[in-house]
Amino acid sequence: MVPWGQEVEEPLLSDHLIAPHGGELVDLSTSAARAAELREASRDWPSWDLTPRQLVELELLAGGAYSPLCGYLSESDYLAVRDRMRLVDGTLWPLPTSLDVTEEMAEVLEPGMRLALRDSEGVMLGCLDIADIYQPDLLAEADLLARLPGDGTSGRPPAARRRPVYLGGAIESVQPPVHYDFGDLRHTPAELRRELAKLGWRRVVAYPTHSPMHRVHFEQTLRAVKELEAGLLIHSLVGPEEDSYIDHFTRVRCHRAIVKRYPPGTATLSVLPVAATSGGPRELLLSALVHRNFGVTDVMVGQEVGNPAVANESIEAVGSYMDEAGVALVSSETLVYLPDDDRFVAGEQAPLRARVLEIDEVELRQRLVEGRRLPAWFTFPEVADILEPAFPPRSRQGFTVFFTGLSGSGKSTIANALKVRLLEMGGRSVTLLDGDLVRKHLSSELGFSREHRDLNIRRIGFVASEITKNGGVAICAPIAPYDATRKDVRSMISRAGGFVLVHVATPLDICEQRDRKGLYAKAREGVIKEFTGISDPYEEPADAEMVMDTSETTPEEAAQEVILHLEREGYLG
Ligand code: PPS
Repeated sequence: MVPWGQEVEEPLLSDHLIAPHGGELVDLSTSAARAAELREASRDWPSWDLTPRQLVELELLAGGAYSPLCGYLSESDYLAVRDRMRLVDGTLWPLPTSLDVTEEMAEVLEPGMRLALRDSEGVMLGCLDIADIYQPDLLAEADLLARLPGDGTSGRPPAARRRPVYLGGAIESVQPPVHYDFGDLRHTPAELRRELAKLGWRRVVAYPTHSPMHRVHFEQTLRAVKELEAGLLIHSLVGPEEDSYIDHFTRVRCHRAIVKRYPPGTATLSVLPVAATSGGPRELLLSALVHRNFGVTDVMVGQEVGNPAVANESIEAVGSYMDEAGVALVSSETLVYLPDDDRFVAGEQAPLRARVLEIDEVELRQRLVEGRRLPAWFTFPEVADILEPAFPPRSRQGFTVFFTGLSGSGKSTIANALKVRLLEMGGRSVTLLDGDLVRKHLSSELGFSREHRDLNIRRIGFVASEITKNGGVAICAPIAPYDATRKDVRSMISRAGGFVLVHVATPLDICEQRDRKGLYAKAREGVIKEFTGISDPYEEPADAEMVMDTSETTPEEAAQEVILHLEREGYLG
């Protein structure tokens, strides 16, 4: 790869590749000398810390993926893009590319000033020559950007720019954002074009994907390559706003493995950062233009497992713009597997009454999350070998047992008994996050208002999710009186491993009779305010996996019940 800021001596061998959108590939990187000059001068400039989405946009702008843009849109270009999907000069451009900032930031800025654009560590990646400061009508924007100009039907809006003031102006790029992962697979458009030219490709079909590729995708892409007589570019999409259950490290490793399966010289792999993926028509069009700038002539799209979430309506809607965009959208064929013939065929070509096998996205996800092996007909062994360790079986996954209940209900006693039983069984690290202990060490400054209780439970949830993610067992035993907060904790932890909510439903009068700490008496006297069950609410859970009442069971029995539940669910296999 060519480091930024150096002259490219090698001639661009990419003349026979498709021309970039607008004719010329933009490169906003500066020479080393200019970068040093800008760094020096930036000491007197205001700074903006780029959000993760803005970082991606700057990277795409700076490297030329957004050619012909040389910076953020001025207000007139913004309005033309919003209303007509064109820059003022008539060039097709589907989405506003402006820098959205807060009002506080905008107050200290004026046109003509320079703004340092920094990453989260304060490194200056570029500078903006501010030409324009304007306040967009965000409601109108959300409405207009969800569809194509003149089209009444509203689709899914692109991810909102959340800050109310937009800046426009030219950018100079001082250095590319720092990526410690997959450096050899990250390319600017010029770098990728050089690679494609070396391969001797003219026609390039891109397969942009957010998911690992399996045999069906291999077949789909191979068919597309043969039919179009094109080279295949697997564009592994990585972005800050993605909501994938498979992290990008695992996905890209899968792509790296599968690309070796293609006949020599037919396929290559690159990682492409993307700002957002709502699947709306304008985003699809932008993605086509970005691909074109990377040298791509055809883009595979579809709702198949593995393709990005592009809505079918979007594919139809953008059809009339594709000639102008210069890129063709290729719908991937729906294929099914015939086990008796050991081959994939197009769905409608499967012989009548032939046995066919399919695994859809829902089943795939379920199999992975449950740690079940993927069948050999579905995925290549090298891909399975990468995916399976990323989704260990439940018996090797971490989990959290979250007790909730009134003060004195017996949560801590059962939690302690459970901890000891799990330690006795061995093989796992076990951490007890008891209400009292947490309040001593983690939440010592907090009281018992709703706000403070929520903060306390969220802290417990965060620690438990980290423990769970790393394969450990967390046992939590706070009162956790609010349902919504418990649900948030459940969703945070479920992404990392198992979650079992146990409601210790010992009745209030029994808890009060026990009154081991004398707190109920004080609460009745009004000495302690906001006491759960007396002067503060306890919202009973309706979603608990287990309910137990310690007026009817001993702590040992209760702990044993939890152990049995964990065994049944496969966590203690
Ligand atoms: S919460 O609501 O989940 O944040 O509460 P938690 O962190 O579990 O703390 C509960 C323990 O604090 C003592 N305590 C009170 N509980 C409830 N309400 C009020 N106002 C209060 N003031 C002090 C009480 O001893 C709880 O301990 P446990 O172990 O539950 O009996």
